[in-house]
Amino acid sequence: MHIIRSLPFAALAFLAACGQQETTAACNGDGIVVSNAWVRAAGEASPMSAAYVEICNGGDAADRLVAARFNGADAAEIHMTRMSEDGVASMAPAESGLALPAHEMTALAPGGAHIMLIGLNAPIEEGEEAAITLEFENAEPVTLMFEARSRIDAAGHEGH
Ligand SMILES: [Cu+2]
Repeated sequence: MHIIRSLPFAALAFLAACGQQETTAACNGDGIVVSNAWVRAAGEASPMSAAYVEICNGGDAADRLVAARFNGADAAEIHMTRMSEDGVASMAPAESGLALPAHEMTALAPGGAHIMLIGLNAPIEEGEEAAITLEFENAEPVTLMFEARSRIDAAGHEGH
């Protein structure tokens, strides 16, 4: 587990303290359906970024998001963000992946679970799209386009 104080300053941008955690909501459908995929635009000076997506597991069986792949970075890791009792945010790889309960929508969102893109090969410009592959414990892998958005997140909060 690493604490944000040990990470480059740029990493702080991914921990915007909007108080959002991964959230779940009822969801029905046919297997895994992903939506609202976006990646944080990252400039020349930023060696990393984070990607977010909403995953609906409409099936009758629980699944897990176990890995992500992105050709434009050295590594893509599934991270969880936690707030300690003294208010220090930290993030760590989700060793066993992210649980996707049956009939629930699980959101990867700023301040919560995210896909950490480490060692970007090139800047990710706003408006571009990044193809990221999601791998599941049970379901077939899904490759989808993540739209690059600026530091202003969907809720209108600016990252720090
Ligand atoms: Cu992270």
